[in-house]
Amino acid sequence: MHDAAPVALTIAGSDPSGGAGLQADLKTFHTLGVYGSSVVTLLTAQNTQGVQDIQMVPADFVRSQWTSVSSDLPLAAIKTGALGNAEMIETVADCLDAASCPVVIDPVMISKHGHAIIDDDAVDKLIERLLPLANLVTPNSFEAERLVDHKVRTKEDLLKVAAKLLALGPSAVLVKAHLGDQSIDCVADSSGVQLLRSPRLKSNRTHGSGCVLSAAITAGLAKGDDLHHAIQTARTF
Ligand code: PXL
Repeated sequence: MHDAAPVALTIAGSDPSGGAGLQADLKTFHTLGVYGSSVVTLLTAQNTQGVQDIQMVPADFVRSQWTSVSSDLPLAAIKTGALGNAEMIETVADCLDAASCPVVIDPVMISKHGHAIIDDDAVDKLIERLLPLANLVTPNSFEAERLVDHKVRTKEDLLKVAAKLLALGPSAVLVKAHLGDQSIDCVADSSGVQLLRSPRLKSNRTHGSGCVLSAAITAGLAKGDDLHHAIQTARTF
């Protein structure tokens, strides 16, 4: 199939329940007509109740997977998801230094213990190594707050956080926030800042929605869409 469809790669963790992680990414790529490939960074044991256990894949083996895939498939866009710790972030950054296609960094903050946080070393490494090579970084407001150490309570905070993130080196940022009863995404790049508003969806079934959004953007980039078009299409999806 990869002779015909553009090829996207996700470098991410496994969610065996299929709602998030590389499984959500691959389903999204497939639905949007892009051939999906994956490099696995960590394995979770999880279900709709939460994350019960996590195993890191050895960094050397992540490097082996990258070499196998990138030396063979014509990668048109790459995204990263859960990376777990500083060593994994360093390994993935070493791989992506050689990439020649658009890279979307979803700075998922899930730790090796399954907590919804990663340690300070991992955050520092993300800032130092991954953000500068990103064409787009897609944090939710909690991840953005952690990356730039500034709370998101108002629209002004959101604009400030997006500007601070952009100053860390990515070509563009998409910060996903909930303010009151609205979902507001802030998109910023060198051409300016845009606020994209939509009514907040009243659903508990949002597990994996961040993965799906960043995967859909990656699929658009793999098809050759420009970034703003890829973001619009992905938000609708
Ligand atoms: O949705 C963030 C996410 C990404 N990747 C993996 C996850 C989660 C959230 O639980 O488990 C593997």
